[in-house]
Amino acid sequence: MQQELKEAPRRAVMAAVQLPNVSDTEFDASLTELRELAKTLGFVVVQCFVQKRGGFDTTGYLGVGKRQEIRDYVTAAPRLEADEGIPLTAPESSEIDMIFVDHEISPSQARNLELETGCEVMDRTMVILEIFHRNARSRAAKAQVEIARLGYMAPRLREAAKLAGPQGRQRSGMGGRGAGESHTELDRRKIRDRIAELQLEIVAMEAERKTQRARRQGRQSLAGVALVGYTNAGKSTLMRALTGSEVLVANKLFATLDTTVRTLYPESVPRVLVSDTVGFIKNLPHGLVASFKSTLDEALDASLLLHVIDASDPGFERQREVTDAVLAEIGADEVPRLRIFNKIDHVGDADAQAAHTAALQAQYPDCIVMSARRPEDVARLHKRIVAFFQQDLIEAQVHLPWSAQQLRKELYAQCEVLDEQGDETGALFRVRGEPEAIERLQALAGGATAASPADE
Ligand SMILES: Nc1nc2c(ncn2[C@@H]2O[C@H](COP(=O)(O)OP(=O)(O)O)[C@@H](O)[C@H]2O)c(=O)[nH]1
Ligand SMILES: [Mg+2]
Repeated sequence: MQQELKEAPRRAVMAAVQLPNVSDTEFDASLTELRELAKTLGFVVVQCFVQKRGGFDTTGYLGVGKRQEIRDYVTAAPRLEADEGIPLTAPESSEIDMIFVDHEISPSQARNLELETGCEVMDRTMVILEIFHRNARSRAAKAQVEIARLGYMAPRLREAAKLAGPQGRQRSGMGGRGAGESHTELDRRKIRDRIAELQLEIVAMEAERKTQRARRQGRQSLAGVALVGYTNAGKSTLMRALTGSEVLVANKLFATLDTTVRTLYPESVPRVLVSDTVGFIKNLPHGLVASFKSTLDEALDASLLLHVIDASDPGFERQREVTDAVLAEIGADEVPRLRIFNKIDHVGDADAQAAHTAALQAQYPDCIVMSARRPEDVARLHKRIVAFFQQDLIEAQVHLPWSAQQLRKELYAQCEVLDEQGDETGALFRVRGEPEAIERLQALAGGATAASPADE
């Protein structure tokens, strides 16, 4: 997300073969998803090339004619000198430097497509691997993604070595078939050994992670909300709407946190952190299931899950089921959850929307039916989130001696101050906040008196 804000998107095209057993709806959904995945990697897809075929072309995935069409399109786009100093502020004037292919293709198909079009090629699996790679936080998740990457690379390295020869062209690739990776060193056996090693590490880390989580839950100092759900459900849009301006990114406290974590805005007491997770993917290659689940780990650390569902997607019921099942598998079914049926504005006319809303509310009594595009709906969701975190708040008194005034800022950040009165020893605050936060402040204030008697 932050990447989207920092850099102008790179331009790309998509290419897809529609096989006979794939319906138009399925095909379109897959392309929409690939477009969103590409966006996550910082690309804007400007053109889509599709072809109905009985099977993939063995040489270049698409037929010769279609490849020629892509080449013509790509070469017609103006070329810019690759000058790193100049930001591409006007994406429409820049060249197209990537082709996203909506299937997993062989290394020779990818290579031929690259040679014929002059564009780098990323297939669906590589795109997803790259996203997982960027999203993996825990060591276990990183190891899981590495296993998937090695599995993807293994057959490709041999093929690439054959194709490239000694002075073969180096790819500037972002994914598995990375540049500079020595084909000869990483032979099949080494990859197999490495995978076995990683699997052992994962088993060991699982146990460690459980204890860490238990410890963290004991502290529970940050109120965290995690957005989960399928790609394209509107998670990032909601994240932006709920956290407001990008200015907050620069906020010092959170600069150390992950880039996908922002504070809820307008700010609340307690301060709520919102994080975006890697989305569920409709066409997830089966080899990537384990790494996906691992990458979703951070959902476990949230106090509240916002499960975002695209209410306008005909397959939304099935998606809700899959999400619920996977969350249960990773142990996140114990985290309180708020179901959000989003994109209600995208469901037919006003009558259809009202009927759909009523049906959803009957079926899921606590759900929110909304549109991320309506500020009043976002405000309603904001209120629900704040209410969730405020249900456990207590009122208490905190006495800050004059020697402990450095705690004042923290007190204001963590509690709602209802009243403040000064006397000769310090200031007495009446506050509302989380019991743990208040206890901690009271302890700190008390400790400060004991350790350093008044300066004056
Ligand atoms: N009509 C409509 N479109 C939405 C809504 N929320 C998100 N979108 C669009 O849906 C697409 C996917 O949204 P995004 O936030 O990237 O989904 P994510 O993959 O879950 O992060 C984008 O084109 C959004 O503009 C909504 O409430 N209504
Ligand atoms: Mg997103």
